[in-house]
Amino acid sequence: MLNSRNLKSIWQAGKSQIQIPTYRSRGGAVKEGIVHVGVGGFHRAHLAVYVDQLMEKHGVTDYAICGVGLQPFDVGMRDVLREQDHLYTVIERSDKGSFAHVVGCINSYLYAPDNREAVIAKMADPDTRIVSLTITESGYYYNENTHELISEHPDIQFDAKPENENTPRTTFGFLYAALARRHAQGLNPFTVMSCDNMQKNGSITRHMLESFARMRNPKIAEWIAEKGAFPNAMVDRITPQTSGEDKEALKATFGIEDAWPVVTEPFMQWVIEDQFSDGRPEFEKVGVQVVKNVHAVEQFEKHKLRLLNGSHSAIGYPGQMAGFEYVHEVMQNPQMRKFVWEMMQEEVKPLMPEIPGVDIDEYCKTLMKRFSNSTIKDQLPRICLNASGKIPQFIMPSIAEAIMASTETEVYPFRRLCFVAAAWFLYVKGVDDLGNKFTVDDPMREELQARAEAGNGGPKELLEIKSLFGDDLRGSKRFTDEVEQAMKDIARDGVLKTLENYFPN
Ligand code: CS2
Repeated sequence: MLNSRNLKSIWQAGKSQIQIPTYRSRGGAVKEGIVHVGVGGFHRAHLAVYVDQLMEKHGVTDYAICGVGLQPFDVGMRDVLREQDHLYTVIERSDKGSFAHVVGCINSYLYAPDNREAVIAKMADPDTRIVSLTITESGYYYNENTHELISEHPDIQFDAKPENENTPRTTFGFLYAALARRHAQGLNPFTVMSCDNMQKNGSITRHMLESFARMRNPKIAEWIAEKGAFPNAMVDRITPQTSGEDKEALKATFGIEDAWPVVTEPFMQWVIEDQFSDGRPEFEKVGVQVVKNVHAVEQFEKHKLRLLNGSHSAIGYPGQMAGFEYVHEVMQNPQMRKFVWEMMQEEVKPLMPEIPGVDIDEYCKTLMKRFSNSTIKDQLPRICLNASGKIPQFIMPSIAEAIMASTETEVYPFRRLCFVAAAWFLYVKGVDDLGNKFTVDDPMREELQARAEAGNGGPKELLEIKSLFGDDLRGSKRFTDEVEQAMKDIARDGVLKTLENYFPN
């Protein structure tokens, strides 16, 4: 089993194909400057890899990571990390081969259900400079329609009661409790750094936390508003779920026995706004694009969410309905490949801002290559997971903007985007075009399924979910007609046949 004692022998056996964290054996004090909530595959392949490189190549010692798990399912991560001295392997795969990289910058791990107080105390500790988050879209309790905190949610209601301050459930409850302590101690607030896939992730985090804090204590809310920092960021690295096969391959190829490695692609990108309230490491030394201008970050975010994640949705829901298993398999189907490319080129690209130095066609071509990487075996169920948090971010805004931008003489197309929405609305029932059942994993599953049932094959009931869809969409006949028609056609003919009819060669 991977641990501190056998690191060196692992490296000796693997020679140039393995990188290990030599900083683990350098001695000297290491401070945990980052507390990260939501240690899943993406965090371990992204932020943790950047921090690992800072520690390995640039001698950084005060920004090691303390991982935090808030959810019952995080217990598995706690156990594996504990067993392996918090070491794990990142396996990078492409057609050029595979490379193993043991990461050692996660220094400790706190599982909140074991001890909530320990998590609050850790965030409040003066050594903690940054609390970073990968809590998925649904962890923000963000209403897409009103752009406000879903304050009536039972979890938020629970955390807002003063008697629950030291036993919170939500990320905001923990952040608030820790910040209130820092305020009392005269410390700076830590930076809250969202690494989730949301447009304006930093601004949303700020607004949600300030709203929550106002429910508790307006004085603390004001202090956060004045002194807090919430950088916006675009984060990118495709990270499939780890399979048993991946573990076997790691053992066979590199001799590393790791109970939970991470598989990923070589590509990685992070563009972050330079807004920190209590210091930061020099991220730019390891290739992070740290930018002064928030507008610039928003443009990068927009490209990435609408082109990469939007295309992933276009691959995911239609792909799963058509019976595919992996992203690269969908990309091998000429019809689906053409659909994805044309959605990017004809429907999403015309709405994209120009970013100096970025060639958008090159960006799209690189995406097509990344989606076609068959060595990482990215699973469609992963892409389809938690769709109610994704489609409103990745697909609907492109449609809403196309509606807004269209005039009588210039009509922006969105037929393919509607096709994706229609495929999702059928997907929520959990039965594919061939009649096979699959699991729908979504925090809103019950409501979605009930509405899909009541909707009788049409989108009306689903589109009534006000926290997901704006009035601009509900009010557009062009949009509702298009989705309704696509739902009927897909239900009758299946995804592939409908694509052939809609977009012939
Ligand atoms: C995917 C993302 O879950 C999804 O919908 O599109 O996880 C995607 O792989 C990452 O954002 C890539 O950076």
